[in-house]
Amino acid sequence: MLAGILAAGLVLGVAELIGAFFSTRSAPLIALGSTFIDFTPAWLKDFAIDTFGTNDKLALFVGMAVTIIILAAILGYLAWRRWILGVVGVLFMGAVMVAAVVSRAGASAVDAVPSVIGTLAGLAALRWMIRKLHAAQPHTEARTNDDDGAFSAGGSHPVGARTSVSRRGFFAAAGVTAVVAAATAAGGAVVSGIRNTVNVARERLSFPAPASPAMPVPAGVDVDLEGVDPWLTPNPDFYRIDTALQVPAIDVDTWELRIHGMVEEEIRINFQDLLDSELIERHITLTCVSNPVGGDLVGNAKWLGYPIRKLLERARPTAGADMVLSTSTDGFSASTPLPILQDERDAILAVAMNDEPLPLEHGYPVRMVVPGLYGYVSATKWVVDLEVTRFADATAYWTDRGWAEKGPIKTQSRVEVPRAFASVPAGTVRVGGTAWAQNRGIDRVEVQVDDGPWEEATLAAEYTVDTWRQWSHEVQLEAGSHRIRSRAYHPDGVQTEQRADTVPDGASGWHTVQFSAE
Ligand SMILES: Nc1nc2c(c(=O)[nH]1)N[C@H]1C(S)=C(S)[C@@H](COP(=O)(O)O)O[C@H]1N2
Ligand SMILES: [Mo]
Repeated sequence: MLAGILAAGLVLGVAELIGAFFSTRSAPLIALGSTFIDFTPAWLKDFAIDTFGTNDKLALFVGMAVTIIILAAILGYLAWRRWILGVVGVLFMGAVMVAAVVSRAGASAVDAVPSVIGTLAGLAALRWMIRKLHAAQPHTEARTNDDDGAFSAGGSHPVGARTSVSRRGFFAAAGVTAVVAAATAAGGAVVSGIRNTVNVARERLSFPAPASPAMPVPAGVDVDLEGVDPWLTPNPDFYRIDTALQVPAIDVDTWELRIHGMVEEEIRINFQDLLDSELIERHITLTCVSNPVGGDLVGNAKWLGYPIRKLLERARPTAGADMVLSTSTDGFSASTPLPILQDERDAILAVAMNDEPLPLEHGYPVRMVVPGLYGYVSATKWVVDLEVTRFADATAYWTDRGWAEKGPIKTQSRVEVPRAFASVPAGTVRVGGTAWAQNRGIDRVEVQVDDGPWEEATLAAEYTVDTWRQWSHEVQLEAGSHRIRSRAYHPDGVQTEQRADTVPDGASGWHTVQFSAE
């Protein structure tokens, strides 16, 4: 029974620790409790509130702890009698935990990972302890056990000696399990505690009205075609790319940005300094260099922040400097050409995304957003350091790993309707998608069905050259299978047909979709 209880502790400890690193949604105890609350009949809820008052949640946790301890003790006993019962029992409890976690609002299959790993760790620990127990118990009764390995040890030792040695073995195994369970649970609590504090501080943030607000968005930016991505990407749907296994949790009160290197004046600013400055608000379409042709590592948001140009004006870069190396709190770095941060395109040190503080995974509390450059050379999240330097003197995270030193975004267009391998009714069909050429602008999009002529699509309204632009077109389709492609024009030419891989400086080529009409 002790083995069962300790194994259960290990399951929860390991799952809580891994869950704290993953997200707040994957903590199994919270998920179990919340699921229990959802399934509790109204009369029991009323009873709990009447009886425990504001301690109702504490009562729930105590009740859960008692239930888990009893179930775990029974499981431990069963596992000792017949190992297979232990396996089935532990896996069943693991399945209940996974079901509770993934059924929470907003949870995805990945959120099951901590529970799965925790369950496997608990199962291994239980097996280890049960083996030690059987080794300590040379009764014929226990020999009927399935656990084949239990009696393989020994030989010439007198039974008594072996028993006491092995009993010590059990307590050692139990002790190790208990320590690991306690340590992982405590670690999980600390990590999620820090995260919660940061989340609370983030929710309390409010921003002054921008000195230069974003232009109003005309209704015409959307082509109004089901299946085409919305023009403004909601934060929860915004693609996320970074090297952070654990999303940094930064305290705004201690956040500081240092601008140094080849400058006449070194500057340090804190978060309040930023809020006290004249903020600007701009819509900018961000794109990842790893986005394949037709891919979705691209999103459009409204960013609020301080122009990096202004910051550089205060620091006064010295002659010869041609790059700014931005570094995040977790060591990622990006090299951005200095002139691009100084020109009129409004590179931003952003604090808000679509009218809310930056989400943690998108760089809270401060990140960079630079129109026209892929994220890996410009969009440093959790930024804490800007070093004005030279391309000849310093290199950035991805440049050291084979990606190009400079990363202007390549003109791209995407067919979103119809989807690949979709089946559409024959006749007149409206197709559509999105094109982007940040900092240059989209002038025209053409589509081609099968080997027919290239036809000019209807463009949705342009917002600015830094945002993507939707397009749509009506095509006539006979029954059968078809191919559709698109190509976009920027002011000085057409998107290249030349296929290129994402490495080293971004994919190119015309997006082609196969589908059928019936
Ligand atoms: N600190 C940090 N910032 C980073 C990265 C990173 O790995 N770490 N990835 C960059 C890359 S490659 C891209 S495409 C953008 C993506 O920003 P998003 O996750 O907010 O969409 O962030 C950039 N900023
Ligand atoms: Mo990226």
